[in-house]
Amino acid sequence: MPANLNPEYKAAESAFKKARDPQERLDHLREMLRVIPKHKGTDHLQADLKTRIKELTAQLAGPKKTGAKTGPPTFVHPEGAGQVALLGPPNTGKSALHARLTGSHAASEAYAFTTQYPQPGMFEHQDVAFQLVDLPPVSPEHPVPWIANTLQSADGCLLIVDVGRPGCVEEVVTVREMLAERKVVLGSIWPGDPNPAVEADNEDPFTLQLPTVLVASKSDVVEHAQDELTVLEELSGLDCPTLSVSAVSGEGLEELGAWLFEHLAVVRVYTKKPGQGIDDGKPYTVRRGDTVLDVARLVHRDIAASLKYARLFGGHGFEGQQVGRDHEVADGDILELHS
Ligand SMILES: Nc1nc2c(ncn2[C@@H]2O[C@H](COP(=O)(O)OP(=O)(O)O)[C@@H](O)[C@H]2O)c(=O)[nH]1
Ligand SMILES: [Mg+2]
Repeated sequence: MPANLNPEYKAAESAFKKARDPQERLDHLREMLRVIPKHKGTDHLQADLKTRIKELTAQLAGPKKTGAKTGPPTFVHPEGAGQVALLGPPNTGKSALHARLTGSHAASEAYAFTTQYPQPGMFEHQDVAFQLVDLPPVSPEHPVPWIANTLQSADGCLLIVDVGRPGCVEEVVTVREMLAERKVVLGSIWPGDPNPAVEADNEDPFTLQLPTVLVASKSDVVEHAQDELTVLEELSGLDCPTLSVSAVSGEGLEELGAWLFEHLAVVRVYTKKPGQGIDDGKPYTVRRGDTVLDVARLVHRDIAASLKYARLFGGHGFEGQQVGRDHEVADGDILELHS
């Protein structure tokens, strides 16, 4: 990172780092390019910004109408309690898992490269749902240029491996390297960890630290998956939490839901109107540390803007007491919003 970047640039960069929506990210990139001091020391960064703007613009415009490159869009708008990407080498059972968990009809085949575009689907756990995004394999035989941009909106990923496959370690190392080339780093820290590390301020704005859980698939046929995972981690240099599942027998799937709920730090908040019971439908979901105001924003922009106070029910020592907009909510809280 060259020195002498002005405060305007730093502000634009910090806004870019926070943004997850592709259009917002593009707007911030354009702003970074607009305000960057134009001198020799920033030549590389200017060129990098221009390339990124070009790529993101093309990806946002969608697949070309004419020519060979047609297909569905490559961005997935986040929904539910968290967006989780399914990554891994070919044929490890990503699509089979997606189909089983979301009821999607994600094509799962015995041959590689069946999945070509992102396929979202909802995985229900208790009264919330996680958005699982099935993806093409990460493989040198079939590099996918848009994958890094697509992953920007994910809260985390399942790195799905078939430890019964010869060559599994090499494939995982390749996945990791190919993603790293596109500045996606498979990280081990999740928002729900006891002491989540605070992001350093000088971190490269273009690098995505993607929380990762290593998932051994096909546990109905693969033996000693946990031992194999330990070996895999040692050999590949990955250091992530691990799980094992089967899309065929259903083994480990309930645990996967509970694991995501915990590690994405999901907090469910229910709403009610004065004198009435809890509103119908799913709870609003925020993250641990979020406040009454964060919930109000999900309910309606106008309610958030004019929010005066809330009444809080549902245990944790609250039975209708008045709380302010900055009060931290807890899982299971019931809120009456007063604006
Ligand atoms: N025994 C068993 N086979 C599976 C399981 N999941 C996937 N498969 C098989 O593994 C192959 C690849 O699956 P697929 O979901 O297409 O893998 P993807 O390329 O990672 O999406 C297919 O032949 C599936 O039937 C599982 O949990 N158990
Ligand atoms: Mg697939």
